Amino acid sequence: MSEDQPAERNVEGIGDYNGPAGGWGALKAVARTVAEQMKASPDTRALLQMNQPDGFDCPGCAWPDPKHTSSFEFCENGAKAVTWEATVKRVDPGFFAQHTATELWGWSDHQLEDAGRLTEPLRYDPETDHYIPITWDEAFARAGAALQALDHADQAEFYCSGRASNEAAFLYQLFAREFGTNNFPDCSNMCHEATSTGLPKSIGIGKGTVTLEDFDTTDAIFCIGHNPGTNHPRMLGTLAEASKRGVPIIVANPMRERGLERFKSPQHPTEMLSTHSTPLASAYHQVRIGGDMAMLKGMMKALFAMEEAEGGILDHTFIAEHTEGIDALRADIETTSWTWIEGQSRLTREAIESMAAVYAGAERVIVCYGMGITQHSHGTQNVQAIANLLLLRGNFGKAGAGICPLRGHSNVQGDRTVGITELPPEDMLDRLDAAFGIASPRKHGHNAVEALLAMHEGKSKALVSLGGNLAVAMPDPEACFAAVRGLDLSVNILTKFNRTCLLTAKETLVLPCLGRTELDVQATGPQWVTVEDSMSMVHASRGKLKPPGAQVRSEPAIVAGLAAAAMPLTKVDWAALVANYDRIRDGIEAVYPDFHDFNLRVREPGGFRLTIAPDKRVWKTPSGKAQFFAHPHVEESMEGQPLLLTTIRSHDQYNTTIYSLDDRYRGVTGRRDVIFANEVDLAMLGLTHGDRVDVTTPTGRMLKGFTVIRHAIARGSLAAYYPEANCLVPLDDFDPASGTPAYKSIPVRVDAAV
Ligand SMILES: Nc1nc2c(c(=O)[nH]1)N[C@H]1C(S)=C(S)[C@@H](COP(=O)(O)OP(=O)(O)OC[C@H]3O[C@@H](n4cnc5c(=O)[nH]c(N)nc54)[C@H](O)[C@@H]3O)O[C@H]1N2
Ligand SMILES: Nc1nc2c(c(=O)[nH]1)N[C@H]1C(S)=C(S)[C@@H](COP(=O)(O)OP(=O)(O)OC[C@H]3O[C@@H](n4cnc5c(=O)[nH]c(N)nc54)[C@H](O)[C@@H]3O)O[C@H]1N2
Ligand SMILES: [Mo]
Repeated sequence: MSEDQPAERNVEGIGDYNGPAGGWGALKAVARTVAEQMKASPDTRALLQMNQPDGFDCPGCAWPDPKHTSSFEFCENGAKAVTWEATVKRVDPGFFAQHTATELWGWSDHQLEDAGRLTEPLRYDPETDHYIPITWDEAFARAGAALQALDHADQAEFYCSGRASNEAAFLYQLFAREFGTNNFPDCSNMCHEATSTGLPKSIGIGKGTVTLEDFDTTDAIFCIGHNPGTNHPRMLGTLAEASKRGVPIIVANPMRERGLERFKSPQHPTEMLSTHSTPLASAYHQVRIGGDMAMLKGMMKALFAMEEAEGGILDHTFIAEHTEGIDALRADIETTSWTWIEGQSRLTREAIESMAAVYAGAERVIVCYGMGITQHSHGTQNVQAIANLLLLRGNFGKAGAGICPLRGHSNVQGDRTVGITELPPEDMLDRLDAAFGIASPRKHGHNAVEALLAMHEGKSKALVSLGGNLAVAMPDPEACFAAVRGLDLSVNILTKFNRTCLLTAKETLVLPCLGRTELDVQATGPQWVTVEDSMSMVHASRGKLKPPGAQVRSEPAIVAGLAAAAMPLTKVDWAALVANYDRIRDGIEAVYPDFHDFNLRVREPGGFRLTIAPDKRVWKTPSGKAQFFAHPHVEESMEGQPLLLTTIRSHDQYNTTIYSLDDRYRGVTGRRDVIFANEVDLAMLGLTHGDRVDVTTPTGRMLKGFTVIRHAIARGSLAAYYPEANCLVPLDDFDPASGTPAYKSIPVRVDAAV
């Protein structure tokens, strides 16, 4: 800023962060959370058992572990996830005797979870407005009675969040299917559903195709719409290694995220003691929110032009042998104008051509992406556009190349693999029926949006949640809160009490479960579980810590208890399955051929990888080929287009779990009521950094009295934290192909607060 410009207004809690990602700040943050949550607990040793061959899988994220882990792999946000679970704080019956539900409603999401771990099964008592402790037998009997009282099984919704193990999730889907429904709203529906819907049509599988080793040999990495410094911090080590090899890392993100710019590895003693940090992004393109499709089409346009001018750009052999649909794609790209591309993406033609040049110059390319791609009304199209780009140069089925969706919860991918889906394949249901002697329903069930709509309309009357905070995670809290409050039954299987538990139905039960880190002992002795990371590696996770209370039960045990109570004539021997989780794994093997010799192979250190057919250039699509998808668009002018607001995670949050009110890498301390804006847009709106504003959507949804702050964000783009901004997202604004809510492109108007 030059001297004659006025000094910028001082805004409370808003500053600049100039350090790298990681570094001493990360170590300090860990020391603080350990001190706050674990006090002098001997269980700080938990941190040393994370992602070790004989330890537990970190509940933080689904990024895989290096194969030969010999020492503790440090991750600040993994440490937060573990300490939050291993906290010494408790919400025991005394806590609930002290506080009414009405009083707790006034607490923030941070305060509710920070109060500690659940220790006893609870029932909400409307007479006293308190949650009162009950026995497990009573809890199961009450839930069972309410489920049996439904007119039909499809009036129940079985929500699953992505921390559940394969074993817990498999039992859960067995329960719901024997009960008679495929209603499986799950967190994946809000997350990577666009991947699960788009990729099978493009390449025959709804998962990523790369392994960690592919990052060792790749020639270029593209990172589109994800924020690894916060959400997948162990990925920074991988990116830093690639950067040191001179591999270009091209970022497309509306916000300048420190975790994509510079990294100082807390694993690296010499780096920590020097001023050195590793630069990550070699080029950083601040694409406008929702402008990725235009950017990707622009890259393809540049590639087709280079092909025409000099040849040798497209992999014609691969395209001829392995794909279909190139002509329609080329035709669409030919009619796409640079004016539209530049307007939509807010990137210059030169910038996009430079991205294409890096892409074309690299023999092996990995494209990584996250919620910035999927959570749009055209999320599935975005995912398929990334697949198109990779197919053009045969970037599948060769080392160092492929597609890398950054998954959400640590086992969200595994939960889907073992049956948490509202759209189950027929052959899988046949095998499930044969293995357990049940008759699964064939009718497809509800995804998350459909479940909430059915609940809101009174068509669904019971919600069972295996983890998560459904009503807070979904769009439109007004509708979703009312939907849960109108139910006959709400069962919450959780480690921590949260706002969804406060949306009391006729019968509301809160059932405390063990977390990943804890010792799980059943009739035949200590048990362990399995998970699948985002690179399709299935491995064991063994909890070691003492459970938070004698009454706390494992997820499989709770699911089995509910199932037996809801279905007195059940065909499944639930007690036997829970007594020894090997038997659950045998069940998984019986239903999913890819899990052959499951109990044997998963006992190998590091586990095993599930089959990813594109690795061998095998395409499980109807045509047997990989498919290009043209997604024609109408070229609208940018004139008068509204600002688009995206919703993001802070560095100190895990979805609806708010660890603290800070967001270190974005320079925000002690608050979350901010709107990030570009300074040019601010000036055009006649607003100043620090002004209080109201944000309004075209249908009149409002977020009032937030503070607008100048930030390094693309023109035409705004950002706010989730879940605070969920009131701006309508329940019916979702990707029609996948049902993923459009959390990341909300058209809004911003005015000075009245
Ligand atoms: N510590 C921690 N770890 C987590 C989580 C957590 O909350 N905390 N959540 C877990 C879960 S469930 C998930 S799904 C993942 C989420 O991991 P991410 O996908 O990284 O999640 P978001 O915070 O939603 O970040 C989205 C990024 O996309 C950018 N973005 C927003 N809109 C657009 C757009 O239109 N285009 C592009 N190109 N970029 C855009 C934002 O600037 C931001 O950098 O992380 C998992 N890991
Ligand atoms: N606006 C906006 N909304 C979003 C998003 C966004 O980017 N923007 N992201 C969406 C995404 S990607 C997702 S995945 C959803 C997240 O939605 P959810 O998965 O429903 O939410 P979480 O906040 O992860 O769930 C937190 C709760 O899980 C429970 N829990 C923690 N560990 C365990 C465990 O081991 N077992 C059990 N049984 N319970 C446990 C705790 O009690 C805690 O209160 O939110 C979605 N909502
Ligand atoms: Mo997610």
